[in-house]
Amino acid sequence: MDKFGKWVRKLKIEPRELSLYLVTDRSWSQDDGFIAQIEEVLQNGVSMLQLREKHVDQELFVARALELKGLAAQYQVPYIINDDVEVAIRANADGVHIGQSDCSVSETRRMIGEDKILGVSTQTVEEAIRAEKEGADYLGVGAVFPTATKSDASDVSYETLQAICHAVSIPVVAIGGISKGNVMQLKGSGVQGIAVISAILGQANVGQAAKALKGLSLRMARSEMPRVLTIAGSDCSGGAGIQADLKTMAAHGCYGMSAITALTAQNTTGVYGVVNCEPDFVESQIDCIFQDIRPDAVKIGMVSSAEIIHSVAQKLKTYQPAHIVVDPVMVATSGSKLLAEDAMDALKRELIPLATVITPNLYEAELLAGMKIASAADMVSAAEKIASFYSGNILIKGGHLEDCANDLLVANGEAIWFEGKRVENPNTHGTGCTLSSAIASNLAKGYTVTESIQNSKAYITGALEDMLDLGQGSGPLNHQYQSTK
Ligand code: TZP
Ligand code: MG
Repeated sequence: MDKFGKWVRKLKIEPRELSLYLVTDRSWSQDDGFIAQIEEVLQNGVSMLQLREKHVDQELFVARALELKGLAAQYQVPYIINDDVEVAIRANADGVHIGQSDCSVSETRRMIGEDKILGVSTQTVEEAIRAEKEGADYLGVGAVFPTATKSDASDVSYETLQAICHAVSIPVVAIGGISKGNVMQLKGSGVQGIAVISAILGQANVGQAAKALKGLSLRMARSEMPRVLTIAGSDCSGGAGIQADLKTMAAHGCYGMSAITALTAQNTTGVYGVVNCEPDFVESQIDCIFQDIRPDAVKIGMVSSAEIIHSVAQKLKTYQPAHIVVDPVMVATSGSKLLAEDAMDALKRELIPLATVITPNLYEAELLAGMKIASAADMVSAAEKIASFYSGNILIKGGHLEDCANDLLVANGEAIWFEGKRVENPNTHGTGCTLSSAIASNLAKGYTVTESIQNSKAYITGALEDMLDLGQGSGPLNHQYQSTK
């Protein structure tokens, strides 16, 4: 757990753990060679292990599950039992993998509890969406190539694999007939990794086979780096706007892209000039991005005119990204107005309804709700007012109220307070931009909205606590605090 462990939950499975997922099959091994082979492949990059035992009774399955468990723990790889929930529970494995014909996903989740890993085999977008809804942590999709290992496996096309990866936010691993020769054909599908049997266990040198596949799988999946787009204004001084957004995305291991809505001449002491981009040109930038490197999440910051808001909204309706974070930027921390009068209405009517999350500060929440906010209770009332025209997640950033420094999330009529840790640092230029980009980055990585907010607050706290002190006014945060320690 890191120093902000209270807030940060790691994904139940890290993407790299799915890079090389070995499913076992004893039929390839000599009687006494199986365990030694598993150890050898674990030494050579197998990152997740599933025990698959066909035609054995439950007692023997449990005994065999216990036999491998220590080895998986020693190499710190998630240890999953195939098909049999009871065996997984009795052996206290890390999780279970079920198919469509096994016990239902929700029932399995109920049986194993929230902490265990649940994998589900799916072959269609409908099955995948249902499995995610019912509590799956990852999906196995295949057979992506013809295979002799599973006689009843039917093929899943590249297009279906890709559609499944786009439709769900849990990680997907491809399975079936994968070999050194065809791994790279999975590039661009969205899978996090590969699951294999014969490409490792059917080879004369299992260690060498694992090592080669691991390298290829990592190369294949590198193209799956989470991608995040910011649509916002440039801050030439680098602390806020596009520049803060891209730094934040990089710090989160995401590939950042930008569509610039306006150029600002500003620094830590104020905003000295704004030149808006032509709406047509904002549209062209968004087209270029979506038609080539499709983002997994979009963050919207300064969109200063009604025309630009209209252009952005139209494009987002066309491309329908999975997650949209709208930071309804209206004034800079320094007090400069960044939104034209007639743009407020367009923001409310056209852009906010498309958002997964909106992140107004107190002042912006006052304008959106049309009321003064002087207390925690007022924050709740303002969120309720905003909820009358917006049905997504409303995050009102607390800050400097007398009775409350916490942030409030209201979604589906439910309120969650996020405890604020006040960092005594006068340098807060760009905190709003940074928070919304961090939320978008976390959503792109597969975290839920609540987890994304928790993680992002921890990131902001770390970036503030680093006490970078640049410029003569309210300076920027250290976006790279984790790598400059
Ligand atoms: N599920 C779909 S295909 C398959 C399973 C278990 C078999 C994968 O084995 P191989 O040898 O990697 O094709
Ligand atoms: Mg702000």
